[in-house]
Amino acid sequence: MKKIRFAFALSSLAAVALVGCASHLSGNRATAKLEPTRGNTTSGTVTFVQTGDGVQVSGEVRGLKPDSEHGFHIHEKGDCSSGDGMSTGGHFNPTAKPHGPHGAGEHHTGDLPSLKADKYGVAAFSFVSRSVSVAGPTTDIVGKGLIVHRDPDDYKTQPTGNAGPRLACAVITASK
Ligand SMILES: [Cu+2]
Ligand SMILES: [Zn+2]
Repeated sequence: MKKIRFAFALSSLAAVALVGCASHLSGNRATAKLEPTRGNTTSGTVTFVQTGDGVQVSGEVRGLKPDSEHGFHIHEKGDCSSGDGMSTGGHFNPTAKPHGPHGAGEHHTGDLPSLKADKYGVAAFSFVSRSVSVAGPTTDIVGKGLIVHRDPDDYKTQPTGNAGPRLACAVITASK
């Protein structure tokens, strides 16, 4: 009798874990250290922290033009080796959606809010993304690329947002 009850308890635990969505991932963290691409001076650090409610994305990017706006995306490959950021491929899009604005309507998993630089050319930011996960299924950003573009994202042009060349590149890595 005891054994049966134990098995039942285990199976209901498994069901809770399946239904419990991202909550079992809570506390997972990743970081990205943005390095300038060839001929550029943009750099920065970004951290990703999984919560039950989404991923808190925060960081600071320096070396931008004063008072400028820049497309900011997670790209499909964690590979900055080409020197111009192109080796990261296109936007991370595991759910096969069109490019669009973060947090509204259809968009790539990797479409993030654009960076807004202040008069010193620094963009500091903190937002929650419900599109990505840190080590979750399908939308895991660990091992993907992170790109800062020269131009603003128009959130319309497919599949890039027409954000121009890539100023800085990083590989997103798991952290403690
Ligand atoms: Cu991009
Ligand atoms: Zn996109």
